[in-house]
Amino acid sequence: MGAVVEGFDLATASDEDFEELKTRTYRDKILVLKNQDLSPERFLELGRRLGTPETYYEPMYQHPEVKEVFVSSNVSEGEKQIGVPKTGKFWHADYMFMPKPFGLTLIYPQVIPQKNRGTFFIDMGKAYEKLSDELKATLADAVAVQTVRRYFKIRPTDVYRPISKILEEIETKTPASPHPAVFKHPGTGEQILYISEGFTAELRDSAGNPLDDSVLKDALEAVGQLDPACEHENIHLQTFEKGDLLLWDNRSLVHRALHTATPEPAVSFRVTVHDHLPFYEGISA
Ligand code: AKG
Repeated sequence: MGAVVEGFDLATASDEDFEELKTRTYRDKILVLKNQDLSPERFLELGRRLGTPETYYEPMYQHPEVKEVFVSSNVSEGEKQIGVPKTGKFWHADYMFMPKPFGLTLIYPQVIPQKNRGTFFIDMGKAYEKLSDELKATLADAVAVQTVRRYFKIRPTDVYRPISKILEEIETKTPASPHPAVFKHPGTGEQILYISEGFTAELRDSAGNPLDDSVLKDALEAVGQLDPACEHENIHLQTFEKGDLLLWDNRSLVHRALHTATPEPAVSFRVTVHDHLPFYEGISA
């Protein structure tokens, strides 16, 4: 999994170059663009050349000057915390719980810790291929109910609010989204298993009846998402260095951040993009 791209320059890249970047991302799943030096505005510009950027729905993640840039940061500037510390420390695909997820995620690390840096990935197309025929047959027509409920981050403005009000707000603003548990990747034709430990609450059969909880557990276990040590053979650790910009296929991959356990500063910017393809054929949103 993954390919390194040397010599990419936003200032001179043609529309054909961007088309090729997308095709390669669908094929290789992660591209590492080396030696990038971009302001938040230029990072967003790069995202726009790939499609339509999505602004994260919760304002506390947004870059103060460029709202489309999502900030993960454990560094506060004076009294002010910009972005959210230690995001994504659970298996998920970005915006999986939304009616219309996006196809591409770009991460641009800004301040990189020396220890424990990187992101774990699982290719859910490859992982699906390896499932038993029995599990594949059960999952083939199933619906996965995706929700942010378990990993919604409490905001500073939630202090002193009753938990029932916060839960009510989550259900109103981001009701659970049903998506096929398995769909065909529109860019490659692969079958993708679209479930995660973080966001998938329940599986249902095609008639809407809940499947036994053991089906979801068995599937998550088989693909490696329940391995607490992250040593399962399906898991790939992608590391990075200053200047690297990661572009990945948010249809195929689930990911989980590896955060430094030391008090080292860590900051990264993210831009997410709806590409030219439907997320999957027949998506209703
Ligand atoms: C997403 O919702 O797409 C995320 O990546 C959430 C990350 C987090 O809040 O930790």
